[in-house]
Amino acid sequence: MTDIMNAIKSAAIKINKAIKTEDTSKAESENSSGDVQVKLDIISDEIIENEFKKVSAIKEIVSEEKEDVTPMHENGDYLIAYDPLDGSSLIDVNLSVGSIFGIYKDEYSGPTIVAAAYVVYGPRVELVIARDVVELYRLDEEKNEFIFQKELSLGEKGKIVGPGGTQKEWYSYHKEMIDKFFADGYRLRYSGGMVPDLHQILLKGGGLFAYPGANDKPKGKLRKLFEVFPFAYVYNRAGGLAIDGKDDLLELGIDHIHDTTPCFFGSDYEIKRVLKTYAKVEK
Ligand code: P6P
Repeated sequence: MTDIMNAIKSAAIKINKAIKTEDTSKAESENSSGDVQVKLDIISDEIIENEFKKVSAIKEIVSEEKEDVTPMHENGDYLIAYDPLDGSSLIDVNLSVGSIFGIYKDEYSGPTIVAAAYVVYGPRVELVIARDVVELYRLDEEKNEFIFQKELSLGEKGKIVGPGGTQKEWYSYHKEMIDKFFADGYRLRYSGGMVPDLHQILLKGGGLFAYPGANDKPKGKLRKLFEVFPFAYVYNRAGGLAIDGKDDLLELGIDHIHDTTPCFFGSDYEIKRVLKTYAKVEK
């Protein structure tokens, strides 16, 4: 596992440089989820794959930017699903973006994720690694190495909400729930980048991030393997909760590699309010 995390660190240093120097225009292609790719998506994917190729512990990888899995080392123990540059369309407006990694054993599913990591490419480049505990590292760009800062954990309750999706497409009960949080004094914190938005709630010690099912996207938008399960693992290990409205996200399986799911991540108090609202709703 240490070799995997070192490969992620090496890739993050290279991707950080690419973000600052490479062409941020759109590629001619779409990924498997139909998202228009930017050239940096493809460059970041190649950087990560080249780093993972060197790690014998990795049996197979699958990228959000590719349709199928890529075999690595026959005797490897781990399967890795990753989103090489989540929110890449935000680079053009100079907002933070990130890379997300789920490390799985035997199969790709919620119950078989055994570690997670993500990188935030922002004013400072930060890496979060979740195994038994959740650790925060920061890139020292002079030394070109990640320095451990502290362990991260979520408190009982927060003060911020990140309400994803298109509001006019929300189901009425979801809109009422979100409006009630704001009526209770919660502050809106949403950039459209899953990685910085969830990183903020984690660093602030609590709150709620919601990307629900809605009229336009009944199964939500965020991908189980590459985005949702890794952050669910991080939030659970940090003492928070992560659900699809009713069930623990890490209990879910997949029918297809690029499956999506409604998802809610946060501290105990806020997730319990989501459960109360969604308890009345047919799944
Ligand atoms: P919306 C970025 O495209 C992304 O996949 C996530 O990083 C982010 O949380 C979500 O989509 C934003 O989607 O529909 O709110 O713009």
